[in-house]
Amino acid sequence: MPRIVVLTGAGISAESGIRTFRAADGLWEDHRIEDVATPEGYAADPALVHAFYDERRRVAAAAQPNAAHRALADLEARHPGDVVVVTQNIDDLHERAGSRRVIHIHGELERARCEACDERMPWHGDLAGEPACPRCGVRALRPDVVWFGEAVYRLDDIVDAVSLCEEFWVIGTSGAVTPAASLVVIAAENGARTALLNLEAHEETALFDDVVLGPATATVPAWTA
Ligand code: BV8
Repeated sequence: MPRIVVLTGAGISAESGIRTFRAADGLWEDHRIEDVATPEGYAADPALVHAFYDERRRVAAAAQPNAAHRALADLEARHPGDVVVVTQNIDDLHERAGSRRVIHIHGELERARCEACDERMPWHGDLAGEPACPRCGVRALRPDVVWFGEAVYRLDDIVDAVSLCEEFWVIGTSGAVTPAASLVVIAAENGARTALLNLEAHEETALFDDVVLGPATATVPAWTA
């Protein structure tokens, strides 16, 4: 089991030009969560949801990993087998920075899921044209992301790792979404040292042993050195 578990959120990708969700210019400012990140919203207006995720896929593909992503990849390279990144982000900047053990608790933009045959697959283009599923041929492909009210991915694996780690670091998240936001409680209950590295304090701050405020591209390289 990895000694260090790192949970990341939208804040680690902010300096790569990918908008966060709940800041003043956040993604949710343009769209109500209920309209674009729920199964009900998708059923009501699939074209709107495809446009929302197709645009985010294009933005993420054009973005580059930043010094915070690279610092985590370097940490893993120095401690093989000792580090796992659990990310709430659906971009692939951790992987493109060189991280090898990454778990996407909320899914991935570069994957699609077929609602007819439940196949999950890599997907690098738009879904708005309702392409046919390569496996079953039905035009029922959706982004392979976890919407509100849907079960998150690999929660058992994540809870196992968090329960056994010595260090649990949380980077660039508002702690607004469960179950990801609850992981720090599990880590602390099992004796891990916990740290929050975030641009600003928030209501979860008091749960952490250490709190380092500032932009991730400054705080993460220093913290992992
Ligand atoms: C589940 C989809 C059960 C992909 C996302 C009441 C009614 C209904 C449901 C609930 C409810 N109360 C609680 C719930 C559960 C719900 C939930 O938590 N709702 C919230 C809104 C209250 N959770 C769920 O529904 C989850 N599923 O519980 O299922 C179940 C179990 C079994 C079987 C069936 C069902 C599913 C949660 C996943 C939802 N999908 N996204 C996508 O579009 O991306 S969540 C969405 O928020 C994103 O994925 C994002 O990752 C996530 C968290 O946001 P953050 O990453 O934290 O981003 P945010 O903008 O909020 O914060 C950024 C932070 O970075 C800030 O603090 C900022 O200061 C900081 N920052 C900014 N710049 C920098 C920086 N830090 C450092 N450096 C910088 N430069």
